[in-house]
Amino acid sequence: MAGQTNHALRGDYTNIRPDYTVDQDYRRYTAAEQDLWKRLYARQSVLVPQFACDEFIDVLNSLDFGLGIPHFDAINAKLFPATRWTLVAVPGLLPDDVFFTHLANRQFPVSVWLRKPEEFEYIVEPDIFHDFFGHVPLLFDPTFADYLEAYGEGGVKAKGLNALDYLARLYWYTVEFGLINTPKGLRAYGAGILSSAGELPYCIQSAKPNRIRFDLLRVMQSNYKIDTFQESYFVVENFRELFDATSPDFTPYYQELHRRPNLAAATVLDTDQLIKG
Ligand code: HBI
Ligand code: FE
Repeated sequence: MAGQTNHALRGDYTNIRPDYTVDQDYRRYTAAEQDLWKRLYARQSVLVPQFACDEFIDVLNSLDFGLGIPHFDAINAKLFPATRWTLVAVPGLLPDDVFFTHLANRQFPVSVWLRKPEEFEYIVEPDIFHDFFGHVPLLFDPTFADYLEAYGEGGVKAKGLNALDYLARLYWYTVEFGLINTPKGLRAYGAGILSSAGELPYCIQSAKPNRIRFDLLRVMQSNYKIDTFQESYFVVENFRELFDATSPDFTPYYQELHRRPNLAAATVLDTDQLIKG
């Protein structure tokens, strides 16, 4: 999950290590939380075959963590050999630079706490279900895994160039809410969509949102909403496109972006290539 939150954060940040990591402390999870996890997983996995990209579906089926809250160590034993990524336990949202540094080191921060039953439908901050169900499967995809590391390295540089807002938008419209074109039609690869029961069908089926062909600068010009379904989605042809777009040095992009207007999330430009669902 991205999005800046200024209100008090949910997690317990009292005993974090210097890199903001904590122990998962598996015994903390109650039977009620294990049951809530199973219900969240069961509901979401019913939607996945119809709306998620194949890369996500294939890994989700191979991991099969629907029986209870996953042990990060057990997943890392499979993840590290696959793409050299490691899940690290964190109390919740991290400062951008800390977050980017973890990604640049192929470490994905996963919040340790689970939402309350009354938050079954929606939650603002990333809880373990969002982070795990939404983000972890694609860490097993080599191209996407490389994109995410490159993104982290770009983020560390962006902080120095006062360009974090642009990178936050790139993260939002790809890692969190990205769509991908497939021979079977549009599919979701963004974690914010894949972990949402309402937005997963909406992003593919609704006539309301704009679906715009991915263009790096266009994405980084676009504001986003953190507490409603997206008004625009950006569509890539494949993950290689993401990796290639983020390989060059972004400094000239930031200079160009400072000359361009920031766009409201619902904006459609006449230069936009709209994708029909
Ligand atoms: N921290 N734990 C965590 N998870 C995120 O997804 C996250 C974050 N901090 C910042 C952030 N995402 C976004 O602002 C990125 O765009 C940087
Ligand atoms: Fe996320």
